[in-house]
Amino acid sequence: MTTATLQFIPPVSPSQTPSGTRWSVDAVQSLLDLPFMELLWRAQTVHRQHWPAGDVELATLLSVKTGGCPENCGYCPQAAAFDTGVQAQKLMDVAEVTAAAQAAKDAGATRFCMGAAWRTPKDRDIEKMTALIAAVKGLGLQTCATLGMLAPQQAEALRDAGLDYYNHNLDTAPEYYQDVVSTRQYQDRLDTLAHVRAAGIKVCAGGIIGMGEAPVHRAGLIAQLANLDPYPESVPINSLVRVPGTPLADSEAVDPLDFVRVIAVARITMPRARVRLSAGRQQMGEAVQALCFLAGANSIFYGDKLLVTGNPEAQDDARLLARLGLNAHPAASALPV
Ligand code: SAM
Ligand code: DTB
Ligand code: SF4
Repeated sequence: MTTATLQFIPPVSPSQTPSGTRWSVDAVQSLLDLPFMELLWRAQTVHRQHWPAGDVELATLLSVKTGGCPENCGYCPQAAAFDTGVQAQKLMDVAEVTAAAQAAKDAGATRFCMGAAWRTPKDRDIEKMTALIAAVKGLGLQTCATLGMLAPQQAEALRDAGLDYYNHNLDTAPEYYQDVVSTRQYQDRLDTLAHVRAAGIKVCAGGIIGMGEAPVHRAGLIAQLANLDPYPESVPINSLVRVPGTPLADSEAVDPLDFVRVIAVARITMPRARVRLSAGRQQMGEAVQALCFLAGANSIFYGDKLLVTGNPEAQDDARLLARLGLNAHPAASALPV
């Protein structure tokens, strides 16, 4: 009889430097390259050390100012330069946004994220945003906004209005960034994140998988995020939604198991972050989403729309979470499965 030889797979750890914990791109790549089951086991182990079992955050998105954006992010249906059929809409008013936030709260969301297709807001835009933020905060929801690049005093004004989180994604590794967008630099993104952090707002930063990036770029993105000091409180991992008319519309579909790997590595390298299984769930299938939760995702975008593209129906999500024994909203467990 032959006995299988069990291979010992050594742990992968960040290095400790005088300035803190640092993940090299190589170390992150070693995690991404682990045998799939080993990676999932490690990620779930880290997850359970830091988070209660079954806890999934529900965050609802609303595009408060849509389309007509002067940037040329190759993935984005809201860039004015691309013919995607998105109708530009000016900034929504307080009553409309409050009604949408109340509906999100009633459906079980705890965080409400307002997105605007700006390169950078003007000061008068910030003034209007402060009214929206105060109104949403007044409903007892956590507030998040994603408005483009911010100057330090703009971040401070948003903080004073009650903004809890600011979303600003690094999207990919610095080495691949210029292949995706040429109207701004990677450093611009890092600068805005620093201004947000300095203002005392919690940071939501992540990226997109499936833009034609090489595996090393995925490792580079995660290393950038994990080496922010401190790392973001929220890390949205998006699977590219391939929108006709955008330059990335014909990108090759991501191998779903490779997407799960990225979630797992985000969990291992940023144990206390809310890792959000973000855009792309409509195209993903429930079994892959279940693997993402096993890999340590503990947040989703919840509601039938992302910014301009679709997302699973809230009722379907509630049922999926209930079938997986994930708590989320108490109403979920009352739904028939
Ligand atoms: N204009 C602001 C900015 O760029 O920071 C805020 C809105 S922008 C739409 C927010 C994020 O959505 C982007 O940074 C990107 O990561 C993500 N995103 C945009 N289009 C996407 C797509 N087609 N698929 C996946 N994620 C996308
Ligand atoms: C994030 O990381 N993903 C969200 C949110 N932050 C703003 C946006 C996803 C957008 C998907 C395509 C669309 O609907 O515009
Ligand atoms: Fe504009 Fe943001 Fe879209 Fe880029 S991702 S084109 S900055 S709305």
